[in-house]
Amino acid sequence: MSSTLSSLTQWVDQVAQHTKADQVVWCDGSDAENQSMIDTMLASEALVALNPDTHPDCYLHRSDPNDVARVEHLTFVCTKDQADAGPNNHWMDPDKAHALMDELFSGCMVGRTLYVVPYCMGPIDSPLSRLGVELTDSPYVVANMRLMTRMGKDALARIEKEGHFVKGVHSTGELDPDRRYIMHFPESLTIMSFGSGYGGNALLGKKCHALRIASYQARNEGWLAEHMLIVGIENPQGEVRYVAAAFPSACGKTNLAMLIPPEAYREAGWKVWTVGDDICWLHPGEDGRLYAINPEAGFFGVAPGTSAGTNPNALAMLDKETIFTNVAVTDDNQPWWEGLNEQTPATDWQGRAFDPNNGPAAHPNSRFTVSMKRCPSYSEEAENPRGVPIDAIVFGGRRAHLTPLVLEAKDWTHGVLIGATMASETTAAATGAVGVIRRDPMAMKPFCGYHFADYWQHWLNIGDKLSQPPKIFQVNWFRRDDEGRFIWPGFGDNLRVLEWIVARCKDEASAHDTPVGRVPESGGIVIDDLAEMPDMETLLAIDPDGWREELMAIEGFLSEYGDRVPKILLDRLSAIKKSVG
Ligand code: OXD
Ligand code: MN
Repeated sequence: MSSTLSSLTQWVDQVAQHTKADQVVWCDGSDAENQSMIDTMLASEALVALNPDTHPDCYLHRSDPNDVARVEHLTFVCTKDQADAGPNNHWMDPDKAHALMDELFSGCMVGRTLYVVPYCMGPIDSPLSRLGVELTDSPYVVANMRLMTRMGKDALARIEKEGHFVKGVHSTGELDPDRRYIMHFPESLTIMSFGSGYGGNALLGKKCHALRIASYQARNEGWLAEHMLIVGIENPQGEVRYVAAAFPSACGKTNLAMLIPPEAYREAGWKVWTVGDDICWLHPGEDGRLYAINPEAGFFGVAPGTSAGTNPNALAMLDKETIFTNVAVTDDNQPWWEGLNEQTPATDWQGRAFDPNNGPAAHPNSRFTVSMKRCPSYSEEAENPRGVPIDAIVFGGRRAHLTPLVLEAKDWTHGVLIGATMASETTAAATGAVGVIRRDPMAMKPFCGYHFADYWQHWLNIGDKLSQPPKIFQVNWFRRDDEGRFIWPGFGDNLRVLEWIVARCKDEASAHDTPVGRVPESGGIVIDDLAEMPDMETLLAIDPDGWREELMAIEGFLSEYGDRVPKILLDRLSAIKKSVG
């Protein structure tokens, strides 16, 4: 036995003894194993089979009603020095956190099976990929990890060869919200998650490993782990350019990742390819460009709002081999959610007869888990071990006013400042007041595993290594007019903005310089085939009064991160303030 395998086995034995698991099963990722996992869950009613004619091999999981979302207030980054976790994270002393988790895990798997899930984040043969092992007592987690990661025997073989991997231990416990914690120990590349079966808390490869732990690992190793989608934009000449884009939740990230071009563009030969919809690892290449891989192999997407109109690609992939969580069901046993169609469901997400007085039929955070390969716009480049070269990085947010449809940063430092201070208005999808501006740097607020100011410095350091850095842009699809209506049509028409972005990257489009960045010249964004002309003047205007206020707010925000904030960002902010006047 290799020394890695023997230390992995020792750790598994220790956890099995501590949790008093009935038995230990090492997962190989095979179809037969998956089928036995599904059969176990059908027998225990953790899964319900959906209509086999319309949705073959599709299942519904109904979670505990108090366990339906990520729990940021119970999510901790446990660094030795509290200052390293930064004001952006909840922190707990690692010894205290281990003691707390040891107590929770003690005997928690009596009568349960402990599954050993080896996985690889990223293409199995890519030097940019990283490895992990999740120990879990949840067959639902095993089945989801199989769709979301490269899981099983190939990952285990690579772990044996390389020797390093992230250690994750998970138990659903009793699903008691008072006994629920998601703990990260970046210094020992360890995750411990107790008391939740929900995706972001329990599928440890996703937010816990691929963002929180990986962002820390990336800082030490000289790369970036980001909350970004990756798309390939193919023009009629067949040339594909890649864009990575970060958006906070409820800004249409999955729709953008699977965008279908407007009719005139489709006819001309434009195509959009999906490399990833949520997480992107960016590595400087030897040629001075930035290369991206999607560490995930599947989508864990929000179902409500997905329809033939908003995201036909997503809809097309969901009629086979999909696990649905907390959606409603029609009387012929098909999955249903708000926004799908005009049908009335028979049963709501809690399995009750549908009654509109009980609220939405599908939980607003109900999800689908499906392999990326099922997506009609899936890009084979998602398996490229070198990653894809990134031409543009896009930071987006939801702002009714002020920020233009698109703005180009003047250089990398300016782009980092834009990313570090990006903001979005809260929506009805989250609890709390609606329309409040919240800063969400690089859309990483809940996911950066260390102090934000150090993270911005790391972004600047990465820029220094790139002789051909991507250009950085800010977009805002959500500007409203005086009557509160959206000015920009959005969805597939966002390709018109991406077309300008790509043209800028190739020096094939001109721009108008303003103190806060560069915007398209009039006529720079193609809109002539649109049925209704959007008010481009408003969409691209820069209002000095509004920006003066914005820059003051940005200054206040950066000051919350103290003297670790890179001086070069503060100097650039002062210079912009001066030029706005
Ligand atoms: C997600 C999230 O589930 O960002 O992707 O919350
Ligand atoms: Mn996300």
